[in-house]
Amino acid sequence: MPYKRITLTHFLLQEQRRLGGSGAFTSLMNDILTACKMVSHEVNRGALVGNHGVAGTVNVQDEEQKPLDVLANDIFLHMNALGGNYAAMASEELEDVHAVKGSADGKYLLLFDPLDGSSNIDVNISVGSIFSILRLPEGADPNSANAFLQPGVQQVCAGYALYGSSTMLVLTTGNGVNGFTLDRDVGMFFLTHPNMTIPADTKEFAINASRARFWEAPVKRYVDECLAGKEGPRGKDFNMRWVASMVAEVHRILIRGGIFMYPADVENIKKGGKLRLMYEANPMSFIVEQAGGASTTGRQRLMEVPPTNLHQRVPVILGSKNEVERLEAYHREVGE
Ligand code: P6P
Repeated sequence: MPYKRITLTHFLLQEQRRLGGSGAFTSLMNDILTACKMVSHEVNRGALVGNHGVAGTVNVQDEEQKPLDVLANDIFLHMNALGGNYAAMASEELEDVHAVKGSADGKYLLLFDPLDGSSNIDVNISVGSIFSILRLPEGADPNSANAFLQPGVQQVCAGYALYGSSTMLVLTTGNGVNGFTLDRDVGMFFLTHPNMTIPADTKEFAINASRARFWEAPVKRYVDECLAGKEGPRGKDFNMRWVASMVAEVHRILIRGGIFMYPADVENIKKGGKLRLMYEANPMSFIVEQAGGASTTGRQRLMEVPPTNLHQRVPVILGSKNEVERLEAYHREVGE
């Protein structure tokens, strides 16, 4: 019965009662889900309101901004400041920490990529928002980036919104992963995917194969074995997917398994990798691990990477546990 479903807000209140929380967490999550609903609305209006094309500005990543990049960032900054729960925020779109006026007693720090995969907007392919919540360390200056430089294992919550054929919000607070679907007519997220779990094995890999000439030996070996199919060492055929939208890739892996790779390669390693540690790789790794998967740089557990700066890049290999562990073993074998 569709009307027997539980809303995200009720789910959070249940979690709060179970954990004996103060309600601050439920309130700050409410700000985030409101921001995601607003971004979903703007994404779905698309070209009708001039949300396509370019904004004519460049962000701290030296990437050309889309109008929706700027709008989504403004929405996240505004809506998440209202609740007074965050001492400060950090965004992929902002060079420095964003101080939150009037939140002197805020206990949390919010990091986000307000619109990930935005190169897909004009071609109407799914995009998403990614968020991560840390505690403000005792005595730390919330307006200093140092307060944010905590390894992924310190996250208290991580999640994403996927603006796809339906808008979904998927989140973890360290007690499994749950997925919620937005009912636009009611304006609420409803629990539709309780206790999401990643199959340990898969026949599907995701990588940008146009970078094959840059790959290191372990990655090349792994992909070649997948491509060799059932006649090869893996004894089974594999399928490949690449959406160029990490949120969509991770969501597919949560639903049916798979391995996502944006590994170090001889070109991107000069910058540390492609994807950002603090507001892409860490939140997605928390979600994947909580769903029974694994996430690594190839050489170490990703959530144990010690951050050195807010916009640090990192190699990312995540998904079905047995596949991620296989690729880690290939790295160990070559001592890289
Ligand atoms: P490429 C989107 O820009 C992003 O940060 C991830 O969402 C996505 O997985 C990756 O970059 C795509 O990179 O090199 O294929 O465009």
